Amino acid sequence: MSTKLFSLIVVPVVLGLAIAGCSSGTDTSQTETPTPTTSTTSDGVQRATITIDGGKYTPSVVTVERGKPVELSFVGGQELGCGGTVVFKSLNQSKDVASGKSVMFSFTPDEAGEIPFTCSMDMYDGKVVVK
Ligand SMILES: [Cu+2]
Repeated sequence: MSTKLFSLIVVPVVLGLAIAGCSSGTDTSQTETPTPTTSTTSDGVQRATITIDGGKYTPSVVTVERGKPVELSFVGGQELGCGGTVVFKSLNQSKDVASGKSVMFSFTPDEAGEIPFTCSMDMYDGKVVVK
């Protein structure tokens, strides 16, 4: 009688803990490893297109290799807001884009690191990861 009661209570609790532990582990690994979108390399130029819409950049992370020219196109979405101005502070470049239009930033990163880009008010952010 008491054994039966014991297993009725303990087994569900242990199972519940195991499932909770497992799923939280998965969540952690997902946040620690973001999936950056690698730009496609054709004729030596690394190109990527980033859409600005609804207050964010898609993709917000682009991975490139250093020493090779990069061409980043920003496409203005429907809900541009203040994202209509793209600022690369560290490159001293800033450009305006309208809905349905695109602008291009060209540069050649010569060292590994991160090149952030933001809207004119520093609210939306994304980055180019240089490897
Ligand atoms: Cu802003």
